[in-house]
Amino acid sequence: MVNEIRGDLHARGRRFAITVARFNEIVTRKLLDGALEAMRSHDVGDEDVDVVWVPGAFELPLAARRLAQSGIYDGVICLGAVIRGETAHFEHVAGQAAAGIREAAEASGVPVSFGVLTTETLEQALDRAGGKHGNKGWDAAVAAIEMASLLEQLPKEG
Ligand code: INI
Repeated sequence: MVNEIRGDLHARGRRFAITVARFNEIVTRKLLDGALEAMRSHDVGDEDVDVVWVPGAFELPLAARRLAQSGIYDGVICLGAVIRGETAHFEHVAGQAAAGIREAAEASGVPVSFGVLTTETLEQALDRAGGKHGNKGWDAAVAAIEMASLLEQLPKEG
């Protein structure tokens, strides 16, 4: 019989940090609302969540890495909105945010989830921040909850 391991969504008592970019705050505030709603829906207490604002998506990795390495949190959620219509250096901001967030997770061994929208327009971003395509902030929060549970079950690093 094959042994399957998967994370669950029981998160009562766990601690999370959410780092969120101020750039495009009209979108990221909604992503944050979605992430906080997901936390509450999964029994994470408000006192067990810290929210850390950074200037833009480019700054998310540094804050995420510090938070993840602190040993205080079971997971870190990164939220941002990079909109192509508004920047010539879209690729750089989006690419560096994605790579840096992955590196923060790998360096710390703590789940760091990617809730950064990369869209062509503001409308597309709003659609994914509590609009017709759901809320990517909620999704990123649930991914962090699941990964926290999964990592607890996996062998420790040798
Ligand atoms: N930051 C974002 O979060 N989204 C964007 O769409 C964006 N644009 O358009 O440039 C953006 N730029 C700022 C960047 O994240 C840094 O804060 C800035 O370059 C200072 O390091």
